[in-house]
Amino acid sequence: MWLPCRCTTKYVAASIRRGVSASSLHALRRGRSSWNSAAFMPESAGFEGVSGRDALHDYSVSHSENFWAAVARQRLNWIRPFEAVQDCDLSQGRIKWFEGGKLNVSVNCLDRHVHTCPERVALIWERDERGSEVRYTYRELLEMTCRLGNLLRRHGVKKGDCVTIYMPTCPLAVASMLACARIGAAHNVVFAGFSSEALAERIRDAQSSTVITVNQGVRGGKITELKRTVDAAVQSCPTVRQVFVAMRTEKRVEVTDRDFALEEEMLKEDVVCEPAAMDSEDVLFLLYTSGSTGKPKGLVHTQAGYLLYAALTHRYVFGYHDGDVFGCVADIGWITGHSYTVYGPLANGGTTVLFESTPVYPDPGRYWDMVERLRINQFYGAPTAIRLLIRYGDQWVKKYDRSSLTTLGSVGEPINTEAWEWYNRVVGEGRCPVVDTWWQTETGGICIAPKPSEPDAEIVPGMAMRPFFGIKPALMDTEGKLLTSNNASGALCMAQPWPGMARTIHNNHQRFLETYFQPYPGYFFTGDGAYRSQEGYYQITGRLDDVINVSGHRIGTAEIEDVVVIRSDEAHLSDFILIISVTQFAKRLPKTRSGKIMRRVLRKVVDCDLDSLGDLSTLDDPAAVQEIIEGHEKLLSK
Ligand code: 6R9
Repeated sequence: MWLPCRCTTKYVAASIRRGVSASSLHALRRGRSSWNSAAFMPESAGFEGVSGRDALHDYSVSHSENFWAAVARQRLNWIRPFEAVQDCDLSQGRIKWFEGGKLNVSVNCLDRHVHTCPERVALIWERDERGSEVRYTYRELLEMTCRLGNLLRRHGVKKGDCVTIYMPTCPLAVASMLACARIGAAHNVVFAGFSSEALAERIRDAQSSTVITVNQGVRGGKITELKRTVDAAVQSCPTVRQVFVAMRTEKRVEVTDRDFALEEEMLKEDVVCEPAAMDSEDVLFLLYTSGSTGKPKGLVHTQAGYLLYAALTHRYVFGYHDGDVFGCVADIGWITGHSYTVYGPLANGGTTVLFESTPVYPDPGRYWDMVERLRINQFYGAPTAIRLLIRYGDQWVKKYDRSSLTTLGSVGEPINTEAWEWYNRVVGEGRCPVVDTWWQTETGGICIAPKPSEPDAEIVPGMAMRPFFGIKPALMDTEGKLLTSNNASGALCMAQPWPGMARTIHNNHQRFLETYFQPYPGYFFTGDGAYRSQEGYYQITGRLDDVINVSGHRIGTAEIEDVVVIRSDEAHLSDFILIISVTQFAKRLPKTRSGKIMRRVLRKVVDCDLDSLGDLSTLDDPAAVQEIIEGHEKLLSK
């Protein structure tokens, strides 16, 4: 694996035009920020009559063009300024931001920080082997990225191509993503837990000619033969011309004519790589979402809007400040890893942790040991891991010093009240706000979260609560009518476009329109249900296709989980008698590592169609499926 080699990078992109000045950064330091001051958000000084969080949110929605133009000018470095802020029409599914503008995402994530603080740490690679973390400065990460960019260019990768990256979370994976961005190629990161069939399907759909992988993966002390999986996948991918193989372990692997040793090839390359001038709406990456049924969707994100949205949400939802260490434990194979391990933190010149291990390796104290060792300020994880850790007991948390923590984040699924309370009370010692962040691969970044808020504003457990700047949620009833009052539940839609949203589904724009824009004309449909409280706060109730209709009430999985698990002693249970009479109880559900229930598997079990359970490679624990199958057999024999 490529290790930092402390030598100087000669090149800093010439396109650096703008940056947040040292004095304004100083003013933004924690404790000094105030909603009544432009110190909170420098751009807001130019927004007439805006003071306070709610006023800023109102402005961002009612004067969306002014808001996004100011933020885009301030926070991104442009090679050429944009001419139009947006050209969007949700009724047509047309979304374009910052047209006419040219920029390079890798310059925004690297060069401008190398220019101001070359020795700042960009990445802390928390390797699977505890206590063996490796740090990479911005200078080193730029150098690695440039070598990789040159290598890809020399091997014929060009603007418009799509490179598939099948690697665990590691610095070379980040550099590969940024190298693609540097030379104008799109990347397609495939989660390194996927099977060869799932990988092959994604390579074919993306029409990649180049794959980057590692010889072996190491996670939770176990070795996975990633190169072998790639070999099996490319058998059915005629487009693949070349495979670059990095060495995560010492183990030599079988090589074919199309394979290249990544680190060896990188050594031959220059550390200066001319960045491509990209249009705002050129493709930055594809990312496939498994979806519960059907063919995976390759959601397409573009350059400027995506980067800006990831950066702004990272800065304000987590209260990230210069010098903080940001620990998002999501794998880079998911959108959370893209936006909050890589692009958001790096665009902000932050220090970001790359977590290669599992929450329970070598023991259930792993996260908190890491928090203590790396002095992590913001920790961002999934409820599924939190619930798992609760079972091992508080002592695994208390053993470590968590005084560096300031904010705790949750993502991926609804966080039930019990898990929220534990996260807040035990992990955060009651002093760190817990932000339950709702968003999707499709939205590019966080859309609803308790923060930013006024300093003393309430945070309600298990609620995502407040729409982010520029986000205007809407709820629809079963007839497709807009629900205007509070204390209402419905289908969660977005009434306005925002820069971070996906632009299309690769090779299938029709499916994009049908899935997201046609169900509620004029709105973006999220597929989730939500409740809007009396106070106007949002709570996500789960996927709408998970909804069960009981005596005319639409009840989501989050509502059921909360009632059955937490409040089984209360009267609410009477609502559920109908469900319970036909319910199979299970200790756990088949979930992916990011916490998504594999509904397809449940359906197949119910249909007794066990031969076509499909690809189970991303299952967190395959034993859960066996339990469900056995439970179902028992239910049938009753
Ligand atoms: C970021 C991510 C998106 C789906 C989304 C919703 C569920 C995510 C949630 C949440 C309740 C939250 N989801 N965050 N549900 N509360 N805070 O997970 O993207 O993998 O595309 O999944 O995850 O159902 O629609 P993705």
